[in-house]
Amino acid sequence: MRVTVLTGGVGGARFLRGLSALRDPATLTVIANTADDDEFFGLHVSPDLDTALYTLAGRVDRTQGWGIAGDTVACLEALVGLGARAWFRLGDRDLATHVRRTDWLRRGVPLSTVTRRLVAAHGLSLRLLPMTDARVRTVVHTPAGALPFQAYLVRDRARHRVRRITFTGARRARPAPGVLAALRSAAVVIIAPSNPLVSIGPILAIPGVRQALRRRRGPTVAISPLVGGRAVRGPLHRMLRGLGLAPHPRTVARLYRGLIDTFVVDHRDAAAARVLEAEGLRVVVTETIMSTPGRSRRLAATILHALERPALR
Ligand code: FO1
Repeated sequence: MRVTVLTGGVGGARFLRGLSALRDPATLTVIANTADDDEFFGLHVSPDLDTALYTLAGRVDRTQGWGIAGDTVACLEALVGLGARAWFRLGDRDLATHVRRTDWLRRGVPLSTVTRRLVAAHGLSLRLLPMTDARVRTVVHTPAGALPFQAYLVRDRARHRVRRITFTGARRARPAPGVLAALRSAAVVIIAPSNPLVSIGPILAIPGVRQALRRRRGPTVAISPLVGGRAVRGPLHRMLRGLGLAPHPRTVARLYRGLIDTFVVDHRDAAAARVLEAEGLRVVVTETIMSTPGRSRRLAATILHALERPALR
């Protein structure tokens, strides 16, 4: 059974950690957001691809959820000594990934091929696909101006009110090779508990992706990234409020309307189940906080079991 997962950063990677412990990774395809990508010191950084890569390879810094465990910052400190601004923390070993990626990209190798090489170098057998090989960038429009995503999130600590979010380059982009086929042919598609606005939103903005999801025959499941009105990680609840939307699982489900048939909510949000069911969704209520590898595995197992039950057939 082939499973395809749409993911952003840390929350998605934690879910993948659980799923890949249960299933043969060779049957797993991951489509990652690349609209958070940015250039630092001339290097192309792909945070969501790298977070998935490092997590699945067991290299991730488990406390922060991104970067490499035990990494040092000698290079960054040396750059600061040379007058550079270093609000985006790039570890020394992590930098090697960005140097290698940037070198390949400058030689004309597409991001999808670069990613395949990095996955192989980490000894992994899953398919990790960037959503597109094209340059698509999230821009967060705030009273302080239109900000690149990492400047909004990391430099300014998500403190500005969000008026609008746009994805520069999305309309002209094409899905990376294998993306549409992975959506069409998967027995199950799972939308990870990532930010629907800035992690899954850009993937859905690539022409052809929504249509491929809409036309699927098998189940498509989304996991709510909200628990008790707050994002488990990151600024989703604040972003939603800025846009005039309630930080409620129903809001997330509506962002995925027509694309999913099953919605997974945390047991703290069990009261939302009836509203969601009234909107035609099958609802799975379970523990969704993945604070340990065991919890990640249990969440993945619960979802796979729920999909095996006859109700969906
Ligand atoms: N997040 C931070 O909050 N601060 C950082 O300095 C930072 C550096 C960083 C470097 C490499 C990388 O792959 C991720 C990094 N992140 C950092 C995480 C990243 O900003 C976000 O997790 C994602 O973009 C959101 O999906």
